[in-house]
Amino acid sequence: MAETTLYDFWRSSASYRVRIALNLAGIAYKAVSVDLVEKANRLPEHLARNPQGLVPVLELDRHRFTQSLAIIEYLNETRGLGWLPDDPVARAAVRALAYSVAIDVHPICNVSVAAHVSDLLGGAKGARKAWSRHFIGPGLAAFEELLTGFEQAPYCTGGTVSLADICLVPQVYNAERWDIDFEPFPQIRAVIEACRAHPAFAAADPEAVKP
Ligand SMILES: N[C@@H](CCC(=O)N[C@@H](CS)C(=O)NCC(=O)O)C(=O)O
Repeated sequence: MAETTLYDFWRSSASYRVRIALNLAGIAYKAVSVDLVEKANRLPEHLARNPQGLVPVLELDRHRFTQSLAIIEYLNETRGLGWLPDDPVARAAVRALAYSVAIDVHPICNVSVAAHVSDLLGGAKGARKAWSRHFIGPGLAAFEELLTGFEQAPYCTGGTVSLADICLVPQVYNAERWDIDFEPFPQIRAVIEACRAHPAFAAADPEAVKP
């Protein structure tokens, strides 16, 4: 397990977070695609890596890691990357921003969740999109409101990238897929423009890594 390997899927938001983090940390890695559309994540080979059957899985420092937020915090702690403030109150505020999308919005719009909803509705046309839009729009509206507590100069919480940016960018990519209107979210739009101009974010973009 000497080589740094990321088991991911190009369109997966949680994988996208870890790609951004690895790029920001300057860690070169080998990407191995686990095709979620083909359900490769449910094969024994992947379940042996992660019994949850989810991506990403990262092999780094002779360890195997799952859970994107745990991975990002591990990188932050071991490489001193400054993605969270030292002050506990400020740190809680940045985590609250990040978790509002990564923990409260993303999981309920996951492939298997949205597909199950669609199945329960007898495969109703547009069910997956309607379900996702129902949660993502209000989630981003709350994020926009939370951002008013910070100065976007140019990132979510100031002049340097934080955990909040690493979680926001993939959520926005996903929201665009479901045609969410960003007109009411000027602060989010400004942050996204700044992040997308950053080489570490640009290289992690699903459009840049898709097979
Ligand atoms: N909490 C996990 C979530 C991982 C996750 O939901 N991954 C999705 C892709 S973004 C996945 O593997 N989905 C497969 C499925 O739903 O079957 C993390 O942050 O790593």
